[in-house]
Amino acid sequence: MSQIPERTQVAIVGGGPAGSLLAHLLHREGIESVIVELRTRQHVLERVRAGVIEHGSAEVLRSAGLGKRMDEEGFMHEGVNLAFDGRLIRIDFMGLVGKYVVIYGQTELQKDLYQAIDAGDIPLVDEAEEVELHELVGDRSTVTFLRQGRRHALECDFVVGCDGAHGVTREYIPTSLVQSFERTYPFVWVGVLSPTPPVADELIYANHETGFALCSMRNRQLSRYYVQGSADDRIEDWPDDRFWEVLKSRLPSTVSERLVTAPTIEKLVTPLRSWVAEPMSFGRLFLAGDAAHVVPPTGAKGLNLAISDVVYLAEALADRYRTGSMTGLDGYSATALSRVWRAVRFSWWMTTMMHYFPGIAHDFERRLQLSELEYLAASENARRTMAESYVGPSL
Ligand code: RFL
Ligand code: PHB
Repeated sequence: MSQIPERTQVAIVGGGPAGSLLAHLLHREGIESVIVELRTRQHVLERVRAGVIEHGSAEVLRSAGLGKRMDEEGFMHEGVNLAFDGRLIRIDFMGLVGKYVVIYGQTELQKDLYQAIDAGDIPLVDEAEEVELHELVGDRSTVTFLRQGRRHALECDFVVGCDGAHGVTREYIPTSLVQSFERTYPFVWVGVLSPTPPVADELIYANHETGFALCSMRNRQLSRYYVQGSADDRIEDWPDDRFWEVLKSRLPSTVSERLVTAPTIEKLVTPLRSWVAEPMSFGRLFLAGDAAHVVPPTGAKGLNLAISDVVYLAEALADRYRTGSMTGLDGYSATALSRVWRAVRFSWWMTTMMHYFPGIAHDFERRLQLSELEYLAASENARRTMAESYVGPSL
């Protein structure tokens, strides 16, 4: 970035999916913004994360002019499968609720977002360290940061914190005003990317007495698999041989016998937690995405919540600049949180139904899990309820 701006309308801290999409949506409304990001573009693109785009998120991306590659290269999935007890249940989204999800990697979406940012000449300041926020209550705010040894000040009307689960912006809401809600889960996910064809055409979420497993994909030659590991596991504890053996043991044999394995090309260990901070705003600061809430990946909701937050926020900011009214911005936190809690509940429910919980009255819990899965197998109403939450509410 040649010239770092000193003034903008909206300063966005963090250029992941939430920050980049917000900048693009604001640009389409004629609102200026500057993104201040800690990492390089390369680093952001190398983070392999989400893969499932909800029906409503896909429509938002299309209407924002970001759907072309997603529609060409992504996969429309009209259902997912739950495996338990050697059986498979299909949740037929299309038949039950007339909607689908799109399998399209977060890294691919991030590439599309960078392209849109560049096409719109939206300033993205990367490698910005020591971000600090000033004067959040008053007429104007300032974001300061250090880049290549020089301190910069960016004056703005509003600051949006899109700096993810380990960001700094949320710390600027006085602790006396914040309430946090948290549930940590006593296990991790070990995830790999494998340069092999996916084992099935649709995702398979597997409940097994030894733990959870998930078969997902990125494209016809690239699969994404996860297995549940112990809370203190590290990557070194999961050499490829162990990973494949555990994955196979947790899938129905009709599936595992089709599994093609190869040396993995990426491996990560990720803890699972549900966490929400309320409210999502203070003065001229608004939080969006993982900066304000984290859900376990079981429900595939994190990226979709980042998208819904910034859609609500872009509308509220557009209204403020168009009419001068603060009504939309004043209501942002409550509007976003209502959707966030629906996703928190669904992700908690799927996590609880599908994982092995070490230590706690497991025989009892296990019977409840099996009963819940039997109910889904037997009842179209139960499947419709799950389908409705998985594909997500309209935006
Ligand atoms: P991000 O993507 O973490 O981006 C935050 C950005 O802020 C930058 N940053 C800072 N910048 C300036 N100053 C600072 N002090 C900063 N601190 C941090 C960071 O470098 C980064 O670029 O948050 P955002 O934009 O809110 O997006 C959220 C999503 O990334 C996240 O919710 C999803 O990836 C969650 N997730 C999934 N979500 C889904 O909807 N569907 C899925 O299938 C799905 N699968 C997953 C997932 C997350 C996973 N992991 C690893 C946590 C699977 C996994 C394994
Ligand atoms: C993924 O493809 O990475 C993925 C899919 C579904 C999830 C979580 C992750 O629930």
